[in-house]
Amino acid sequence: MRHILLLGGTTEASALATALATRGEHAVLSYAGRTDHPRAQAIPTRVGGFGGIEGLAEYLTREGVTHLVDATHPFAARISANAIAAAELAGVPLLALTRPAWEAGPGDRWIRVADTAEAVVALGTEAARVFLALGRQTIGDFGHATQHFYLLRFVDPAAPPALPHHHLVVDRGPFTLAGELALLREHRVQVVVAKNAGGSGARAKLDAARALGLPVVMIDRPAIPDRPQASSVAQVLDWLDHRVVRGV
Ligand code: 3Y8
Ligand code: NAP
Repeated sequence: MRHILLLGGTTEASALATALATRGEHAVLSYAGRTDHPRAQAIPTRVGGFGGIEGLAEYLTREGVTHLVDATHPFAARISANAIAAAELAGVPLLALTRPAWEAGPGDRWIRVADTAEAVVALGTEAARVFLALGRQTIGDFGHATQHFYLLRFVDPAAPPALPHHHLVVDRGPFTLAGELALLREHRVQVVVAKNAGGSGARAKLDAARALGLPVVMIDRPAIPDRPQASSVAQVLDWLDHRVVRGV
């Protein structure tokens, strides 16, 4: 009897969890515990860190996990690196479920940067009205660029960040084009800062920026060591059934 641990926190992880439940698989979805009310899932969930590589390897062995699927967000680089090392230590097969990066299309005005430090530089010194669509964890990196007005969006209410000119919206995706257009217009946004998350859940702000002719400072994904990858739920199910996963 196989037992799957699914590292979640993305739209794709939720879709895979539903597919696993439909098949009656013995599976658990794992959250880090970053949000107050994570989305309910069709399979049992666990919440909280494992305690680094060793903690995750011990969990895999103790719980008798037979397959590890990493369906975390492309910017969750640490858990993904830990999953590679822990799977090796525990002798458990690992497969990542990833989504393609977004690519600039006609009409997009992207300024690609490597990280948030470069994003701050890309914003320039002249005060601007910035939609900082990065969530909460990296807000501190913008603390030296207080000349800008920041429109912020968090999943949960939080203490106001130390940015003198900001407006905080509490909302979770997936977001819509109409909603993003209204938000950008209401706050007279001049530039959007985004992570290249890929997927559909956060894509609408890019389409809205293009429609309004706004520049987007696009942060490229952090590097993650090589591991077997699937790009669809169907490929993960194939892998579980020992069929060769196409494209890996
Ligand atoms: C806790 C689980 C699902 C998954 C939904 C996706 C889509 C909506 C878009 C913007 C960008 C951002 C942020 C975002 C999106 C999906 C997906 C995605 C971006 C939840 C979730 C957890 C988190 C953690 C949270 C981070 C934050 C990042 C907000 C649940 C809702 C900005 C990433 O307050 C905090 O500490 C929040 C932290 C990591 C990035 C950051 O650095 O602040 N996600 N997001 C997961 C856990 O505990 O393990 O609460 O249900 C999941 C989703 N967030 O099943 O429907 O698939 O990408 N999440 C980014 O992409 O830039 C919002 O506002 O435009
Ligand atoms: P991270 O920086 O890669 O991981 C930091 C630590 O958080 C890990 O070492 C691990 O702690 C714990 N952790 C992370 N994901 C976990 C999971 N799914 N289950 C159990 N523990 C987990 O992670 P992050 O970027 O903060 O992302 C945290 C979660 O939010 C992930 O589930 C991710 O999919 C989701 N998410 C992140 C983003 C983003 O922009 N980063 C966007 C959308 C969703 P231990 O070392 O103690 O095991």
